Amino acid sequence: MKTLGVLIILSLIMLTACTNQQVDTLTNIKPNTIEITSNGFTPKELTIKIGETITFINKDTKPHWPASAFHPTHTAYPGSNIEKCGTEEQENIFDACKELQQEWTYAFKFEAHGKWNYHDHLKPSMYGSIIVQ
Ligand SMILES: [Cu+2]
Repeated sequence: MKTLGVLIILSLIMLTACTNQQVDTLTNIKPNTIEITSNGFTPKELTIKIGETITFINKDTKPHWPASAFHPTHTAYPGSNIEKCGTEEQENIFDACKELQQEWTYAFKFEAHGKWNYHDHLKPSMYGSIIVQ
């Protein structure tokens, strides 16, 4: 009887796991991913914990260039500056430093607390923010 109970619980756990996986597939939830389309950034505002990485993916046919506020210098995020693009420091700044073509990604690890606004350097009217807790 005890074995049967354990089996039922195990089955329920497995069923729940399968269902969750299916939901993830259906809604296409990718944690810490920001999609770029012609309509802008989705989600526009995202909250993460310090040390987490955010990945931007261009889902538009046109190129986009995510970068720290403020246009055109990109110096809002600590240490960032568009002038560092193309240098050794490029890896450490919140700036894609290039046009992302369709399906290209740009990932950045946030090591500073705060609310960090960003924009599309190719279309500065498109913007969003990342809150690092
Ligand atoms: Cu810019």
